[in-house]
Formats: sequence, structure tokens, C-alpha cells
Amino acid sequence: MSADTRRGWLKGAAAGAAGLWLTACNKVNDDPRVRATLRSAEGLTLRAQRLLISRSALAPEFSEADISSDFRANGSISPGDPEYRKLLLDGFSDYRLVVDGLVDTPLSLNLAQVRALTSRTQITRHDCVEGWSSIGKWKGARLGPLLDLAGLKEDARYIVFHCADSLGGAGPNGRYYESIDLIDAYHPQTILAYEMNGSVLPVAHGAPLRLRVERQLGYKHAKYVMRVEAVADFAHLGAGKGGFWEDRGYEWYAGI
Ligand SMILES: Nc1nc2c(c(=O)[nH]1)N[C@H]1C(S)=C(S)[C@@H](COP(=O)(O)O)O[C@H]1N2
Ligand SMILES: [Mo]
Repeated sequence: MSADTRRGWLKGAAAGAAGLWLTACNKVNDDPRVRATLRSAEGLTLRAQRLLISRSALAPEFSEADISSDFRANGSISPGDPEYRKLLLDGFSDYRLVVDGLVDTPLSLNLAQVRALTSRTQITRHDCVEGWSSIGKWKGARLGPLLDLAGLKEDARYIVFHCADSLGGAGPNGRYYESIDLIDAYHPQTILAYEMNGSVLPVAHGAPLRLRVERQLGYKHAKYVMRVEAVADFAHLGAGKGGFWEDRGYEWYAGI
């Protein structure tokens, strides 16, 4: 699918225009969960359309006055992984965000280049499965335009975020990772955040870059993102369930 087509169906999402949904429906139908829902549904077009419109709706946004003074930090808050420590010590001057996998043009961007990308600022509520919520203001590069820059190949279906921290023991198998589908990847509020509450993103919250995917629960919001990989499926990663916590029993789609 070309970048233009993608932009087209995402615009369609915002407008709720049914005609533009054909391509999107094809993509969404590849998700087994969605497929199961659709199989059991009568009046497929109508239901598919409703489903897509709800997936593209914006998460609530709040005002400056609502920002939590004590936004919680959770999971990894100070990664001890040597590669990460080294990057941190050098003020992330050697950090590169890698975008690769099923893309036409793999990218390797320093933080200045990431900051120069199309950005979005939003004040949203973070909901953790553990039962707490905090409101924060995030600024970051929109994932959709970044993916368009790399150019997704036809068979790309999911975007995987590879993180710097290992929560599950040393080595690549213990590393935190997450994945989302293209609907969430192109959602306007899906950003790689480098600022929190008007300051440089703190280490505890995922410096130098963390995902905000506002329609989903906290564990989907990968911190310490090193690499963004476009894949056709994620069966070969970790235990094959699409994320660190998913491999340990959490739902892959954690919509809120
Ligand atoms: N790399 C990485 N990302 C992560 C985690 C983690 O441990 N490592 N924890 C997740 C969980 S469960 C939550 S609730 C949020 C916490 O983000 P915060 O520290 O900014 O509150 O990050 C998510 N992303
Ligand atoms: Mo969480």
C-alpha cells in the first residue's frame, strides 16, 4: 500500500467516510481477533465500519490543570543494561532510533532528527492494569509520518518496539518489547514521546523515547525504544505473543 493510500484511509477514519474503509477493512481482517469478531457478525459492512470508527476515535485529552503532580513511574525505571547506561552517560548523543524490517528505506535517526519530525503534543490519562492512573502532557514524533518516511512494504502488518531494558533477566530474550497494528500505528495520538510535562523525558519514564499509544493500557506504551520494526507477524519474537507482558499472559489488544 502506498503512503498516500494509507493517509487516505486514515483521513477516512477521522471523517467516518465509509467508502474509504475498504483498504482498512482488508488490513484489519488480517488480525485474528478482529476476524473472529467479524465472522460471528451479521451485516459485516456495518459492523466492520463501526469497529473501525471506534478504533480511530481519539482518547480524551485534558487541560494543563489536570496534569498529575506525581505521575507514577512503573516497570523499569532505571535500566541497568550496559548499552543503555553508556548512552545515558553520553547524554544520548550516540543514540540512534532505528526503523527497519519491512520498509523500503531503513532509517537511523539521532534525537535532533527525531525532534525535527512531525510532532504532536497531548495531555492524556495513562491507565495501568495494576489499577492506577496518572495524567501527563506528552510531546513526540507522530509514528504514522515516521513510518511513511521509511515507507512500509506491502506485507507489513504490525509495528514492533524493541526496548533497551531487560525486565525478564539478562540477554535479548529478557528485553521488553511491544507490538501494535497499523490502525494504532497511524492513529494521530500515537507518538514516540521525547518530552513529558514540558521537559525532556526523564529516565524513569523511558528516556530518550517512549511510545504513547493512547487507546491502550499502560504496558503497551513501550519505554526506552531503540528500534521500530515493521513485521508481517510477531510469532518469531519472544514467546510469540507480541509483547513482554503478553508473553506472560496479558492480552495483546489492551484497548481502553
Ligand atoms: N521498556 C519498558 N516499557 C514499559 C515498561 C517497562 O517495564 N519497560 N512498563 C510498562 C508499564 S506496565 C507501564 S504502566 C508503563 C509505565 O510508564 P511510566 O513509568 O511512564 O508510568 O510503561 C510500560 N512500558
Ligand atoms: Mo502497567
